Amino acid sequence: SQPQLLDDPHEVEKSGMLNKTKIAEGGRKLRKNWGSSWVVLAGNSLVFYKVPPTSVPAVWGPAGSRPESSVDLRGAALAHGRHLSSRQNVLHVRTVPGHEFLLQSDDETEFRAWHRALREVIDRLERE
Ligand code: I3S
Repeated sequence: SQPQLLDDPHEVEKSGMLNKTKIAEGGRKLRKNWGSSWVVLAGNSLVFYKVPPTSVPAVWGPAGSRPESSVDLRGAALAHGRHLSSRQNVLHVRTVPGHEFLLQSDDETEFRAWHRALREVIDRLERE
């Protein structure tokens, strides 16, 4: 029978390239520094890698590579970031410890898919 992949907390919900900048750390405002990252949404975390995996169909980072950073989405707030940037398609994430960052894609479809996936994961974590 089919394994219950959707119930696996480490199953990757979504991954892809996004532009990202941190805007606050521990509630303290930071200067923006936009850059691109390979982003993996899985379990209760959003994990950032400098570069995408090279081997298909890997969705995590390059084999054996360490993430640049990761954030715990439990209790996080998600909103549209239109008031925080002149860029199109910006999401604003604020975590419980007061870390805030923006995620952006020029691709509207991708942006919507990320918005939906993050909303689903954050809502699911709230119910756990
Ligand atoms: O929120 P801001 O200050 O308009 O963000 C812009 C700055 O971070 C800017 O860097 P400098 O402060 O070094 O000029 C960036 O180049 C811009 O990309 C930032 O604005 P956007 O609208 O792209 O988030």
